[in-house]
Amino acid sequence: MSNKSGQNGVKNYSRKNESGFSMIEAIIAIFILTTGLIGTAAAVTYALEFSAISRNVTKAKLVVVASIEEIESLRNSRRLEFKQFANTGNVNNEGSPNQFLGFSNGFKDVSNTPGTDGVNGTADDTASNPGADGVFGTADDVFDRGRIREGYKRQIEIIDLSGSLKKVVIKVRYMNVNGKLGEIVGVSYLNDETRTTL
Ligand SMILES: [Ca+2]
Repeated sequence: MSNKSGQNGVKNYSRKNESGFSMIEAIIAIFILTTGLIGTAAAVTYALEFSAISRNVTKAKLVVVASIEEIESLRNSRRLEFKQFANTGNVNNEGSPNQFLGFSNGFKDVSNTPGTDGVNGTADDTASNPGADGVFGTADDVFDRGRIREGYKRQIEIIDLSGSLKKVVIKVRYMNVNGKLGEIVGVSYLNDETRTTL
């Protein structure tokens, strides 16, 4: 720091002055450093949040793709007949050896197990017990939270386009770290020809 006179007589004043400047400088430096650190913290938080969001998107996409593949596989293996692919209330079980209750309507929990019917996305997935009435999908079902993939809701919609073509719309909703709801939609078309894979 420079002082005006540099004489002995004003040295004390000068020192006092210098120390005053140093304090201000220190405060400014701390302020700049603090501001800088807050900026860094914000950037790190954003990066972590962004990476969590992209991870959630990837997981939700996997649920969509797995759901579409499972439906194709149910058709290819003839586990379900083409006419049986429908939502609950619209299933045509006429003459079929396996009675199918249909894919649940609306957004439902995504479960880790397909339940007793062997099909994911139906009323018995998350219920470990059908309750007193012995029927899954009714009010007295006993639910098992351990079977649920937390943080996701899925809707399987089967739309009959013609006698031989159905549109499959899978929507998966997931909760982001920022508390916002995200949604991934996958659309597939199902015909009544089983595809054989080698
Ligand atoms: Ca099921």
